Amino acid sequence: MLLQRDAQGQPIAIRREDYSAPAFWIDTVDLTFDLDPAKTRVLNRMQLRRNPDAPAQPLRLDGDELNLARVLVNGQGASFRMEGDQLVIDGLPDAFELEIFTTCCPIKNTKLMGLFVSEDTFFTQCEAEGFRRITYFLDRPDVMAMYTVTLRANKAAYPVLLSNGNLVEQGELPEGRHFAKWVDPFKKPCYLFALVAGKLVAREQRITARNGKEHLLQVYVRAGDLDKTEHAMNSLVNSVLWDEARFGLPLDLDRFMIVATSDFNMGAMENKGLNIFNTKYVLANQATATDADYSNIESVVGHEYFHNWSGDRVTCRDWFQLSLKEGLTVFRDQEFSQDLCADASARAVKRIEDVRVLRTAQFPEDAGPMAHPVRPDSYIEISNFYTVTIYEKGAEVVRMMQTLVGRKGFEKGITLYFERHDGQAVTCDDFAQAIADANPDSELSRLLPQFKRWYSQAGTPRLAAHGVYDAQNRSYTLSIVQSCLPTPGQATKEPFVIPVNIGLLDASGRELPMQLEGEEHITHGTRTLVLSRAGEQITFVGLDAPPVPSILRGFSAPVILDFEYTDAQLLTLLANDPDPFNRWEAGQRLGLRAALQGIAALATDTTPVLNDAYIDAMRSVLRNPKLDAAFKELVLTLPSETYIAEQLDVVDPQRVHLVRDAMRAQLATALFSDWQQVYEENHDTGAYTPDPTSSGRRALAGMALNFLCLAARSSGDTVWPGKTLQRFKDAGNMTDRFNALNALVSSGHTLAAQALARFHAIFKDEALVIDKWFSLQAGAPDRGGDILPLVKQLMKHPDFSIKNPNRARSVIFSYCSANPGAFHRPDAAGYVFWSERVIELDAINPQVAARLARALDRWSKLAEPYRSAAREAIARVAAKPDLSKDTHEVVTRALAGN
Ligand code: B3K
Ligand code: ZN
Repeated sequence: MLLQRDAQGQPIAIRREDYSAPAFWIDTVDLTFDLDPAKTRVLNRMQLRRNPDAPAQPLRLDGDELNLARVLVNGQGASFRMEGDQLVIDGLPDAFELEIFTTCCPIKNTKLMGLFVSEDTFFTQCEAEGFRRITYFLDRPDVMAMYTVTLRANKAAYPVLLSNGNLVEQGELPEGRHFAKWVDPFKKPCYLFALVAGKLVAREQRITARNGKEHLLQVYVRAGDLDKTEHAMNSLVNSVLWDEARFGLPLDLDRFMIVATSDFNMGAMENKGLNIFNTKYVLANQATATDADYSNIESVVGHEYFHNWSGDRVTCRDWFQLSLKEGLTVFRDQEFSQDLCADASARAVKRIEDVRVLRTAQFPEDAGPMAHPVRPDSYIEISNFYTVTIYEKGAEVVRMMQTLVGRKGFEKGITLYFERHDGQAVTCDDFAQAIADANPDSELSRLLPQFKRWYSQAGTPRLAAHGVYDAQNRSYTLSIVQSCLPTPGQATKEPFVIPVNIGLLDASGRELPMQLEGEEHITHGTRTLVLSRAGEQITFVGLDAPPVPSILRGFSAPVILDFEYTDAQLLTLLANDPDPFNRWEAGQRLGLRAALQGIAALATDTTPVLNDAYIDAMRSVLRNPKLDAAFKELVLTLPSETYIAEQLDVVDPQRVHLVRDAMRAQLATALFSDWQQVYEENHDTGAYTPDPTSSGRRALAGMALNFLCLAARSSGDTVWPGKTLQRFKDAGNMTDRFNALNALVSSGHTLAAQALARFHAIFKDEALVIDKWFSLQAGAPDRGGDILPLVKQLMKHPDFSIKNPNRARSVIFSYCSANPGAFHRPDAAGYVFWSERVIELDAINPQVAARLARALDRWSKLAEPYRSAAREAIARVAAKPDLSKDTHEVVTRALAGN
């Protein structure tokens, strides 16, 4: 695609402030496809009318890599011109029919945007700007039209022909061809258009909604995969029921389809009535998928289904508003997964997992060169803004609104939002306004303009909290100062509205009643303090002794909390906090503190990193019969290398890796007999079900095996590695089998080689399992620099293909983005490998390349020699001529970062 460039030859940034309504509206679109992998013909007949509210302008239609054959206006040949990739027509009447005939070449479409072929099946991906690769169009989300789609193709090769909405007609055509005609009853932006054509089979289920209406649900896959669709279907049924029960949002279509493809740039896509999914988020049976896969499938199926309202019925006015649908829909899928949990502990586990993602991926983004507000102000390539900030931080912003108006108030707000805006393309402001208007007496309503700084200001706010006990007045004053570092393009920040959930414990860990100075009433349990000034003081009265504050319970705001907890206070919270999130958080703080001390200590220091109090506390957690296995597994998981690195001003990745490894080795040996017992108690989870309780037990048993093999490494014990190999061979499900394999591989045991070979032999025909096989090896702990040569070897394996995004991710991303100890090599070979792969991928699939380019976002924090070497590698990529604008934007921002 031709880049739009400025006078200096740089790609032009699109700015939010430049938004203007389209000069024309498109009311109806009638598309006819003659599907052929080498040359697909697309006939596009549209009814357009001039937008009376916009200044008179020519019609400018977007296109990309299309062959244009014909343009007719009201049936007559029309004069048009090309300006870059745009087709421009002047002198049009106020209302007219436009017919455009183009061809494209799906088989050569390695970008996987627009119409492409995967395993002999046609698929489309149009969000954000892929529809212009199918036909000339006003490719922007605020142009919403009614679609009729006719698909024609060879019947033997493409027996199933699908598009959005309802199938209204189908039949035979000459020469072994057939057709299907689909009508979508809802108007939609073109990014929600989809078609699928190929040899597919479907699992079907009919469900009856609350209003008695029947719907057909279908999950389409390749013939051999039908036995892996039950969980996706169950997740879809649960999603339909949940959205109706929790938010009163019903399924609005007679038929709702999910189709899986193994070649996909992302997880899944919410096309109206025809969701297209990466196979990774559809296919599961107990032999091939882990508990984590099951849980991801539930979330992603839910997420795409929930878009049917939050995204499809009400969509974004422009792509700067992306979080309007993504933040809200992530929030909705998180709530869905929590609501499916049977108990409070499982809900807390889900919350902790979500926060872990936020803190290990979004916080670094918000502190790095790609930092952007939840509603960005500019972009070069919108694909680069499908980020953890838009998604996960966006979800936290929605969650804070719920915290400020309460659960019921939030449901009222959602109802008002859909009443007001059904069928419209709107903004983040419209959303926040609806939630506030439905709750006029709330803190959100009172503080709305300030609250909306969460949309406009990038960066993670920091809360510096400090507590002082006044024995004479029996009071405790908490001073909290908020701050936020500058981010690219935003030198100063105004104070945020921050809901802080808080509780107080006494020294023995009992929850204390709470009374704020000036208040008459005493409250029990958690309460929400709403901070809105740069500095605030909150005084609690009626306290006989200094309390232990439990601040930011449930992670009530996406902020960094600094509080000078003593070890003793953290141990109290870890042992007693009734808020499970903060209980876990106390353990993380202790672990982090130990890691930072270990990193700061001299290299020659042989003092163990973890002290006895920490080990004893972990032992108590493991032995505590009242805690669930899933929760124990989270507490015993040390903060990740990425998270530890974020706390440092200058990062020596090898040192971080070494210290964390030492901590793990210490946990392995010091708790050896406990790990044995934990394994014995948890390894048998009976007949496989992916529910939170049994998956938690499998996770804890897997962790125990890991530590037991690690301990064996230093002691020379052969019993546990032997048992682990046996477990690997006998396992009745993929979770247990993979955990055993992982224990052997990550402890570097000699038995790992035979287990890996056996694993490959068993699963050679299961692409998603082979992805795991690749990923495990590329992500394994480095021993003397052995992982990079292995990664290069893996890329020569006959099963490797860089063109398949899942496979590329399983090898290249697992190494560059998820294996810091192996990637950050003092000889810079990891960075050289990275730059070569970014360049190689960029020519095939810019979206995947630009994602990989993000692996060095935090280069400027690195210690030497890593820092200079990383910068050089980024500069090498940036200097490459003809870079896609996706990769160009990422690397130029990275270089500008310092
Ligand atoms: N909306 C899609 C993401 C599209 C990504 C385009 N580069 C999936 C989702 O968030 O549900
Ligand atoms: Zn989404």
